Amino acid sequence: MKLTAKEYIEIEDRYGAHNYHPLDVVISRASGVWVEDVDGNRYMDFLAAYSAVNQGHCHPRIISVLKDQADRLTLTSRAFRNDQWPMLAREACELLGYEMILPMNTGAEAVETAIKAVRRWGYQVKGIPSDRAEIIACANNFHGRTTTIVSFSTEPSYRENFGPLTPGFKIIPYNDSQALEKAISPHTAAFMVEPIQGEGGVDVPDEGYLKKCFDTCRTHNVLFVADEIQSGLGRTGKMMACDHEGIKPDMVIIGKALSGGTVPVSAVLASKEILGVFKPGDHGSTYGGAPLGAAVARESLRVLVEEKLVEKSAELGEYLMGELRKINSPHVEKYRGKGLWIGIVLKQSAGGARRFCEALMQEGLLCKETHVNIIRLAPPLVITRDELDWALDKIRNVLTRL
Ligand code: IF1
Repeated sequence: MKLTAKEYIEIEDRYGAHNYHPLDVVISRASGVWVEDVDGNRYMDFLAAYSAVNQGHCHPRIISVLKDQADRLTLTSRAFRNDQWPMLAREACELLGYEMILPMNTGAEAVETAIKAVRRWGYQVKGIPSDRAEIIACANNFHGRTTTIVSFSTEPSYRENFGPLTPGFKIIPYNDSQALEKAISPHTAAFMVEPIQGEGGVDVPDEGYLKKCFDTCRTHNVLFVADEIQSGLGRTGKMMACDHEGIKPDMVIIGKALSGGTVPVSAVLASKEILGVFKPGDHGSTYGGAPLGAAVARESLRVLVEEKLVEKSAELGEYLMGELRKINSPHVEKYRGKGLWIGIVLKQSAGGARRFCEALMQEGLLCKETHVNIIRLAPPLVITRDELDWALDKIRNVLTRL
C-alpha cells in the first residue's frame, strides 16, 4: 500500500525508537548515485550510507550475485563449511596483503573482534600481566556503538548512562604522535586509530602522522590497528587510507563497502601470529562467514577493482576539492578530505551545518552534518564527472546564497 511521505514519517516516529534525527526524506528506490522518494522526487546521495555504498546503490553485478546466491544457499553456520567463505578469505587476504582474516557482520563486531585479538596477543605473545592489557585510542574517535567500544569514546552522548564502562583504554589527542610515545606503557597491547576520522568531521591528520605512530608502535612492540571501516575500500583515493603513508597496519578492520550496501559483512585481517590467538570455539557469530555475505563481498571487491573505483575516487576527489576551493562563500572556514571524502568546515557564524543540509536537500542533494558545523560529502565512487558538476552547482548555490 503506498502512503505519503508524511504518513511514513508519522508511523516511524510512533513505533521506531528515536535514536536518530533523520532528514524527512522517505526513500523507496535507488540506483547508482540516485535515490527516489515515495513521492517520486529524485535526489543525489552524497552520503553513500556513510561509505557503505561506494559501488553505488543496487549495483547490478552485486545484486545479481545476491539474488543468485540467495536462491542457492544463504547460511550454514560455522559448524559446517561452505563454498563461498574460503574464496572470500583468500581473495581479501591477497587483495589487502594479509595472511589471515576473521569474518564478522557489522563494523562494531569487527572492532570488538580486534579488541579481543590484540588483548589476547598482549597476554599470550607480548607477556602483559593478566587483565592489565591497555589499548590506546584517539579523542573524537568513532569505532562503533557497543558498550565496550563507547567506553573509549570521547563523545558524552555516546557513553553517558551506559555504564559501567569497560576499563583498559587510554585516550590521546588525535594527530599527535608524541602523545602516543608518552602514553605507551609495558602493558600497551595496541594503538587503534582511524587513518582519517570520519565522525570527527573528515579530520585528516598531518602528513607523516600515521607513519610516526606506526614506527613508534614498532619500537615498543605495540600492535598498530587501523579502523578502515569507513576510510577503506577506495573512499580516500587509495585502496586503504593507510596506503597514502605507505604503511601496512599489523591489523586492519574493514566493513561497510565490503558488501556494497547489501547485507552486513565486516572482517579483521592480520598475521597468523595475531589471528592465531583464536582457537576453535573461542570467538565467532551466527552469520560471520555466511555464504550469502561472502558471495556478495567477493563481488563487491571485484567491482571495486574492475571498475577502477579507487582511481576514480582519487581523480574525481581532486577535481571536487579543486572546484570547492574556488567557491567564495562567507560561511566556509575550510575544506578538508582525501579522494571522494570531503568535510566542509563552516564558520561559527554560519549557524550550524544542519540548515545547509536541509537547503541542499531542497536542491536535490542528500548529505549529512556532523559535529554541528561540518557538512560531510561522500558520494558513491561510481559518480560521473557530469553528476559531480551537477552536485557542485547545488553546493555552490547553497554556500553562496544561504
Ligand atoms: C551510527 C560515521 C558514525 C565507523 C568506523 C566502526 C563503525 C563505523 C570508522 C561501526 C560506523 C556509522 C555508524 C552509524 C553512522 C556512521 C558513523 F562515522 F560513519 F559517520 F556513527 F559515526 N568504525 N559508522 O564509521 O560500524 O557497527 O555501524 O557497522 O552508528 O550512527 P557499524
